[in-house]
Amino acid sequence: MTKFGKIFPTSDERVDENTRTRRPPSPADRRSALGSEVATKGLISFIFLLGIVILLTIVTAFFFRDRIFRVFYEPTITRVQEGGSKESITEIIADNLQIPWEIAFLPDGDLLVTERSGTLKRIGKEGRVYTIEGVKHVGEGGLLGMALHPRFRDNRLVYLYLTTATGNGLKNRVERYRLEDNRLSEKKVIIDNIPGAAYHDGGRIAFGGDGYLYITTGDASNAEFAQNIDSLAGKILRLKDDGSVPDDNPFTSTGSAQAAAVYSYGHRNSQGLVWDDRGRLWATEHGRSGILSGFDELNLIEKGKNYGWPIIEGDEKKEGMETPLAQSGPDETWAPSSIAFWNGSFFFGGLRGESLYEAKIIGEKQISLKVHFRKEFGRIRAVVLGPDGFLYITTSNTDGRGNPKVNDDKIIRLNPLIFREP
Ligand SMILES: [Ca+2]
Repeated sequence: MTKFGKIFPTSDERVDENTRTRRPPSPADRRSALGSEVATKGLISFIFLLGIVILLTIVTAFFFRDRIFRVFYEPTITRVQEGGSKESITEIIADNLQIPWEIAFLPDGDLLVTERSGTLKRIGKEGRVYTIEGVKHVGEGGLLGMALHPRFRDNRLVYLYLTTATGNGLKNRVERYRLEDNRLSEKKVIIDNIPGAAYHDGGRIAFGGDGYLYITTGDASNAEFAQNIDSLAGKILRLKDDGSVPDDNPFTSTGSAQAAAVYSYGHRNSQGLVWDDRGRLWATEHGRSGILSGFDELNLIEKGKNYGWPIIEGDEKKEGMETPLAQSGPDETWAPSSIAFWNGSFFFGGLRGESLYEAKIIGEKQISLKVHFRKEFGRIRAVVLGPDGFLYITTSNTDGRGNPKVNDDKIIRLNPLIFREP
């Protein structure tokens, strides 16, 4: 038989047709014909209805795609196990702090912690409280980030990021001090006139492997600043340890002193910086706020690149702009702050998300997300890998947006082995 055999009946089929007995239709035949007509109409209605149901399902799925996506993508959740092992998993290192923002480990084992109201506390053998002059604590501004010089053992230099009130309104700046004999001295301004506001002051500072100081700044509630290379707001800045500009910063040839300090731009409010085990820089970033929240980001930061705020959000793409490698979607809010890297994963604190998030890199640019300690400690600000290999986190429940627990705020030490895959 050719492949057309089914279209043109075979001789056997024609014989069957011709030899079929013909007789007048009986009442039973008519009932049967009527029945089959009703059945056919019923079938057509059924197919029609089925079509409508399928169409409605597709339309509904499209509009609720983020919610449906989350059902399948619901991150795994780790909680502290109740019982005998709890003490070794989490340990409170300090409590009764007021909005701690950053912690740093001194070579002698003592701990430094900034409090947003303007105090720098030394915890450990040499307890001490330093009041930082000129700090203006308003809204999200105040004494924020801190970094020790990479050669702190030799030069004892501490860097602080703080908000100040000037004749020109709120401004942020980075100052440097020498911490010696339990005294702060030799104050030097590293960079100033970073636009400030009650909201979106950035504030994380960290030294990279290149020896340069990286500084996150917020858009100071003025979204257009983020795309303006000549504004220090909504950027990640990069400076030498004395405040001068590295020759290979991406916008040094523009002739603008502000642009020369810029490393990346188009940021809304980044509060977290860390380098992974391949030396790549990553930053967390707060997405839109207000009634519409969400679209919080984790970005791989590269020199001179534009991270899109306020032009693109979430997974949106645009020529010349970077889409985050992970983002929270429109309905979930992390409000991510500080970030640490341990064993192939990023750990970042969620303020509104009240969780410790773990983002694991899978392959080149894929991320899987886990949520740890959801609502157990409240709002989490700083996440730092200590010299002892433990993760240290700070709560931020006294910042006016949380529900303080007994003796908040705290510094809590976590044994990272609990995050290992079983
Ligand atoms: Ca972005």
